[in-house]
Amino acid sequence: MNSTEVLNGLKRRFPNEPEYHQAVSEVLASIEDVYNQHPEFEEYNLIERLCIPDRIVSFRVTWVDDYGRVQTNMGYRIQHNCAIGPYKGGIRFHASVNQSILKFLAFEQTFKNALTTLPMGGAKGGSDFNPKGKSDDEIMRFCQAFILELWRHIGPETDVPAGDIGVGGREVGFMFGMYKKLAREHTGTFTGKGITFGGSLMRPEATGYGNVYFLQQMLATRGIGIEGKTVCISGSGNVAQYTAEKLISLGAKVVTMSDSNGYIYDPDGITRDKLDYIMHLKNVERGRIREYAEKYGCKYVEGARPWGEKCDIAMPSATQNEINGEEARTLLANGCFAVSEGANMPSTPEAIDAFLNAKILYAPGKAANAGGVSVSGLEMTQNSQKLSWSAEEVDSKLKSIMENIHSQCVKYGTQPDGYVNYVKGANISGFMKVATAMMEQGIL
Ligand code: NDP
Ligand code: 2IT
Repeated sequence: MNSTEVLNGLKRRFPNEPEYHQAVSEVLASIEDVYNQHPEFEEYNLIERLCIPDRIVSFRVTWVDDYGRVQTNMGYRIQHNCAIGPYKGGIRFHASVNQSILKFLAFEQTFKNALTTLPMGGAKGGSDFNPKGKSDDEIMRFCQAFILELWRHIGPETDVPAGDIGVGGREVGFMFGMYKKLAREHTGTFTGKGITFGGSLMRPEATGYGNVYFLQQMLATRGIGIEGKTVCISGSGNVAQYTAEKLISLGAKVVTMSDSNGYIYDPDGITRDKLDYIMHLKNVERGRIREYAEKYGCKYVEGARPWGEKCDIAMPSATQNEINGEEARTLLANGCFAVSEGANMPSTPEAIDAFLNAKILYAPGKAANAGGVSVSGLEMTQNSQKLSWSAEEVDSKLKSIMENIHSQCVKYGTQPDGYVNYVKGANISGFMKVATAMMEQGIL
């Protein structure tokens, strides 16, 4: 396999999908050597079968807004790969959603899920519906209309959706309710459900906490602790909030958070009380991060990302391609020595090269943010058993899964000079598991 040729072939067949090409390109470059040590992979054309999704479902979603106007959006589900378990991955509601973005997310999810050690295949779905400014009733009607189409393609042993950008507990509740009505069964077809109807304790916290556990593992390889470290976080949604919560409890100083309008810089650090304010602002009032700066009298920068502020550690937790090459170089010049990705593909290829060339601790999202889907996997287990575990039990399982993912990255990513390339480690480890499962199940 020649990774450039494979990529060029995919670009010809699937033009105008830059995010998908970007995600595939990174994985192909990482696994090329390992792949070529297995002639049987090439004989079975494993690479194309792994890069091209099993299927894509796309549909129109029609709903009525509060003013009685009939609205349409596009809905999608990319079922990428089910070699190691039922399709599994989040649903994203954001105006930017298109097939390319969901294909990149479903592709990455496949490797991420393989890393978790749990039996889950990879998928992603979503809509270009923009939840900003919508009433609860509009959100409910949209979720119901979305599921009216999607329900026939999902199920507890087929495909299990969850949240992502723009989809949290409220939306999962509405979608699950509609699914249950149509399917006439109360099963674990969604994860991230409310605690009263089958949700798992710790699922809201899992991605952020998991990322911090992964960061702790990386820091430990250099004998560094988290206490007293200055951290820049982007985003102020689910992942950012619980990343901040865990960091604060461990004595780190979180100085930035952001949303799509701008970022706040609080040199004194966001305390527990201030974080409570952010959680209420974002989760209940659905306000803007700017209001934090107004309340606490700190700096707010409109239309910018936080990477120009000095920090030891950066934890991008908003969206894809939110750190470019120039921003990566600024972070490095300001002394940043660790980047652990809560978001999916937040660093551009140029930014990743800068981090790897500087040999800092750099964890790609598919390893560092795998805690979310891991606890989703644990939610599926609890649902199958018709049991629910304590928060302590789920948290301790999450911790050991993150440690295991870290060990896999070290095993497959340690370079001759001892530097751990976590990108390579995560990609090779995830790939080998999925590839082996595919080989053993025949040509499908
Ligand atoms: P939320 O919707 O809860 O929060 C997203 C945050 O990112 C908001 O602050 C939002 O700002 C900001 N944001 C979204 N899009 C953009 C954009 N285009 N430019 C700038 N800021 C943006 O989502 P999550 O916290 O769940 O997801 C954040 C990231 O983490 C995503 O990359 C997601 O794929 C990834 N992830 C999520 C997991 C989960 O369990 N939820 C698991 C693993 C990864 P605003 O409020 O203005 O929209
Ligand atoms: O990107 C992700 O891993 C998620 N949005 C969570 C997926 C899940 O099924 O919990």
